Parts: sequence; structure tokens; C-alpha cells
Amino acid sequence: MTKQTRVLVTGAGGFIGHHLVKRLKAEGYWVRGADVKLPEYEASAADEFDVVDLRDYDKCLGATAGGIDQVYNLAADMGGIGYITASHAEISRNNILINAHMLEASRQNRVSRFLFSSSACVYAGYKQTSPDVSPLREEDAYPAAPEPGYGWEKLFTEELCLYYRQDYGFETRIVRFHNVYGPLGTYEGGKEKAPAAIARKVALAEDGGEIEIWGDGEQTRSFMYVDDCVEGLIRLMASDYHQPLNLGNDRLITINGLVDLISGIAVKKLVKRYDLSKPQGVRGRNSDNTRLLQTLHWEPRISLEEGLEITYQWIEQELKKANRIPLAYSSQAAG
Ligand code: NAD
Ligand code: GDC
Repeated sequence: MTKQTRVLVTGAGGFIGHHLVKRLKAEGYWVRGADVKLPEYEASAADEFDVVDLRDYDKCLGATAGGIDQVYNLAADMGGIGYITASHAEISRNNILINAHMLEASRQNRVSRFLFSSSACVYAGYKQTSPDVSPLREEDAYPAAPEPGYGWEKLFTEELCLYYRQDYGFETRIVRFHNVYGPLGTYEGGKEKAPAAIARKVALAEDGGEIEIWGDGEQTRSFMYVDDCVEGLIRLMASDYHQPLNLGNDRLITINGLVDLISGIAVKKLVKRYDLSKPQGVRGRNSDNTRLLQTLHWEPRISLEEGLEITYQWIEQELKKANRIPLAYSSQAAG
């Protein structure tokens, strides 16, 4: 009988980590989750769950002990553009500690593969100044000018993964996510990204009412549904590719377009009120999937319409459970 692969998912109390644990369990892996918190909306499917602060090296040693074969390192102090631009020092310090300690602890405990979750925030700001931005190829991260704080930390940890491979022969994988959304993700409190924030605002608005949009709504992004993200993660871990790789959707859409899609799902006509004083990040960002296709022979395939429908319904249900939406405002009443 072949030995069951033992996997550690850090950040398993968070959005992507929780979905990944569910999928790995469904595929028959033995899984340990680690996070400072348990998942918020449903119990973890992990075989074991360590509630630990991974800034602490000893906690990283404990989490990677016991014959762990693969580590998906998803733990990070992160959030949407409002959150990551508010405190550069704290976010950078927290993530540097988590990543440096997780890498070294994994090596000391003879983990066979380590996957680091980087971000499209590593890409050079000067290549993202227009809404009709060219899709970003992996080499567009250099000459470096990433997002202050969070982006610099991600870019440096990518390098650290490559150094560990060169100097110690330690097998690392590096993925650059482009804005991931889906159910069971943060939708309020300050860390939420645009799809969840806008779904919440739409769900809470009365038909014919007004919602606040950050910026003029003409900035562009691409958005990846979480099931595609998890599929890509598992494929990358299994592959031999060790350079940074985009994992994102390559359909560019304006934030106004995103709002219209979500309002359509909710069957509401809403007035957009633009707040130019709010954080906006880069003017345009898209994923070039050429290398992803060459490497994994696959790319994200769940449409924005399909993914947003599921996400919107989940957020609306959460708000209803909390008695935050008068029945007359909800999509079911409208439909
Ligand atoms: P998330 O915030 O839902 O999950 C991150 C988890 O890390 C949280 O549960 C948090 O409690 C945990 N964590 C933070 N500090 C910790 C610590 N000191 N010790 C232990 N756990 C700690 O975020 P997510 O969207 O699931 O992101 C997962 C990873 O993907 C992160 O590394 C993030 O930077 C990266 N990423 C995400 C996106 C996206 O669009 N969601 C985009 C680019 C990169
Ligand atoms: O927060 P975010 O999804 O992050 O914002 C996308 C765009 O949507 C921004 O221009 C923002 O101004 C606009 N926006 C409009 N209204 C709102 O109510 C809102 N809330 C939010 N949050 N945004 C609104 C992200 C990082 C992540 C991650 C990914 C990688 O940057 O914040 O941490 O690394 O990038 O793709 P975004 O896409 O700028």
C-alpha cells in the first residue's frame, strides 16, 4: 500500500486555505491545518488543526513536524487594497516573519515540497497605469516597483524561495494569485476585496438606491473564482515548475462592469456614487496565462457570471441570517 501523502496548509482558517483543505481531504490526503484562528463560517475538514501564531519559529517547527510531505504556505496578514495600503510596516513585518520561519522550519523537518502564495501585487506599478493594461507576464515584475509593503514582501519571499532551492536543493513552488473571490471569503470588516465588498453593498441596498464605489469605477481587474484557484494550486504543487507563475483569470473588466454584473444577479437598479478619496491601487491589472498554459496545460475556466452568482447568493444569505436585509430588498423577493 502506498503511504498517504501528509500535507500542511497554513492559513487554513482563511478563505483560500479553507477551500484547499476541503479539496485535499476529498482527494484522500492527510491534512493538517494551521492558523491563528479557526475558519469563521464552517468547521475545517482537516485531520488536525493547530491554532498557532506562525510568526514564531518554534510554532513553525511544530506545524511542520511529524513527516509532513507538502506545505502550502497560505498564511499571511492580508486584505483588499484598503487594508494593505493602511499599514505597510506591520503587514511587512508579520509576513516576513511567517514566510522566513515557515521556509526554514519546512527545510529542517525535511518537507519535500513547499508552495508559497505570492500575489499580482509584485508587478511593477509603472506597467499598470492604464485601464486597458497589457496582461502581465511573469517577467513584468522586474525592474522591481511592486506595491509598497505587501508587494515588496511577496517579491522578496519569491527570491528567498529561489535561494532555498539554489543553496539547499529545497523544492519550492511560487504562485502569483490575481484577485480571488468566492463564498466563505471575508466580505466586511476592512479586509474584503472588491467582489465581496460590492456584493455586500448591493445586497444591503434597496432597489433604486445608491452604493459607494471607490474611485471612478473605470479601473480594471481580472477576478478568479476560488475553485479554479484551488485546482491551479494542486496542479502547480504536482508540477516540476519552480519559477513564479501567474494563477488568475485573463478576462479584464472595469469595476463599473463588476458592479453591473452583481446588480444584475441581485435584480436591482442602483445608482453608483464615486468616492475618489478611497484607495484604488493600480489603474489596470490582468493576468497573462501563456506560461500557465505551457506549464500546467490548464487555465481558470469558471466564468465571472457563474462565480459571482454563487458568491453573491452566499453573502446575501449570510446577511439575511444576521437579520441585516429587510425581506423586500433581497434578490428572491425581487425575482
Ligand atoms: P485570508 O486572510 O482569508 O487567509 C490568510 C490566513 O492567514 C488568515 O486566516 C489569517 O488568520 C492567517 N494568518 C495571518 N497571520 C497569521 C499568523 N501570524 N500565524 C498564523 N496564521 C496567520 O486570505 P486568503 O485570501 O485566503 O489568502 C491566502 C494567501 O493568498 C495569502 O498568502 C495571500 O497573501 C495570498 N493572496 C491572496 C489573494 C486573494 O485575492 N485572495 C491574492 C493574492 C495573494
Ligand atoms: O480591494 P481590491 O479588490 O484589491 O480592489 C480592486 C479595485 O476595486 C480597486 O481599484 C478599488 O479601489 C476598487 N473598489 C471599488 N469599490 C470597495 O468597496 C471598492 N472595496 C474594495 N476593496 N475595493 C473597491 C489586491 C490586493 C490583494 C491581492 C490582489 C492580487 O489588489 O488588495 O491583497 O494581493 O490584489 O490580485 P486590488 O485588486 O487593488
